[in-house]
Amino acid sequence: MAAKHIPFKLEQTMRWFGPNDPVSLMDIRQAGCTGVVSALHHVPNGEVWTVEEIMKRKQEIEAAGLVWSVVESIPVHEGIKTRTGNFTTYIEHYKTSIRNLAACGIYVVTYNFMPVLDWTRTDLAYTVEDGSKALRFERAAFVAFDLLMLQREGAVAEYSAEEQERARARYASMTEDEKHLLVRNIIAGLPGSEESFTLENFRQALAPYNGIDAAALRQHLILFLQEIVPVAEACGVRLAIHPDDPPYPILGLPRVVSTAADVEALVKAVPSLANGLCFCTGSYGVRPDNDLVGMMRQFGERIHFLHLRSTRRNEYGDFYEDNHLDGDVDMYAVMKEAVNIMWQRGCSIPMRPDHGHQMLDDLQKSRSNPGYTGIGRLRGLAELRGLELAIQSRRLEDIGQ
Ligand code: DNO
Repeated sequence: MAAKHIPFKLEQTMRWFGPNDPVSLMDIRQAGCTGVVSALHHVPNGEVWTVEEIMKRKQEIEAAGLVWSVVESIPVHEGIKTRTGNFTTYIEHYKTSIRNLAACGIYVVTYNFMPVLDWTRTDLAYTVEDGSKALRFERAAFVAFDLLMLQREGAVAEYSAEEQERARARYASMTEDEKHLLVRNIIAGLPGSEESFTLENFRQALAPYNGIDAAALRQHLILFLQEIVPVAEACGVRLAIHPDDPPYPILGLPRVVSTAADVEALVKAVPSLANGLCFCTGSYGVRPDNDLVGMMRQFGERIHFLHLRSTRRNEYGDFYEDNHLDGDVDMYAVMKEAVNIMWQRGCSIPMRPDHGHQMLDDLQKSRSNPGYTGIGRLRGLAELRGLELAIQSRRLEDIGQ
């Protein structure tokens, strides 16, 4: 018997960093993807993405038999987050980029609103039991960075005595090389981050946030949304905000896209469905108080993009990226809800297997983007694809097809 026809299924995609990505478009195609997630990383933050540049990337992707399904990300300039300097110009540029993408037939745009840093890890090559390498956030190392290396003013007051002690012990155990690597991992920019710092210019980058608390940052985000959502809506673009990773304030910086309540505030302020989410189970899933399935039910109509990934946390606030079907995220329940949402909406949703371990031949390669190896993501995608097929098939059976 032939495979059943499934009317609405996840669009399988992988992130591609462009021509310098060691993972090729053909690799992505052979992994079974039909779509690509990409960005014009070479365009400086705050500048317009021109139709010409967009079309160049689009044609490159299409020449490999794939489609450019999702933009991840158009970075939001720091000036917009702090509402300082030329921020009105940057907002106008952002609108133009959205319109240009729509003119080129690209309709999902991911972005985030994390101050200064995008996603943050302390260890990019944490060896798990099977010998593969994962990304990890180790709280004691992170606190050691903040207190003892960055020496941020006011940091001491933000950590318990026990945390400070653990951080000091951790710092004492590090070699000079390990200290340098830790600084690099935290502030030199992970794949896809658009910013990169040294300790000195990182301190300077934090300064504009003096006096910007969570309420102010949320207000800045809402003011930004009030400008860009109508533009997106008018040209058929769906915006997808990526959550904070990790989903809580770090380094004294506020973060306002970490919980259901945070999302609710954005939706309430700007109800248009163009004001949507990139639902990243790995980021939201780090908090035990985030009910992922509940959030998917609540915001299902505005989930325009899915990042599927799982983390495993411990009692010290550390977490690492586990296999896609292991860890703290109940991927079966998440996938079931994703299928429900697609059937309810009568459309497909793009998803990517978010990150993957460095494993097999990728362990020997001289160059790879942490979290974005070909084989680790292929494993994740293959598992997720099977999980979806089982859930979809069961659903068809239940309705007698
Ligand atoms: C990390 C990614 C993030 C994400 C941005 C979205 O792997 O999930 O860099 O792309 O935060 O703007």
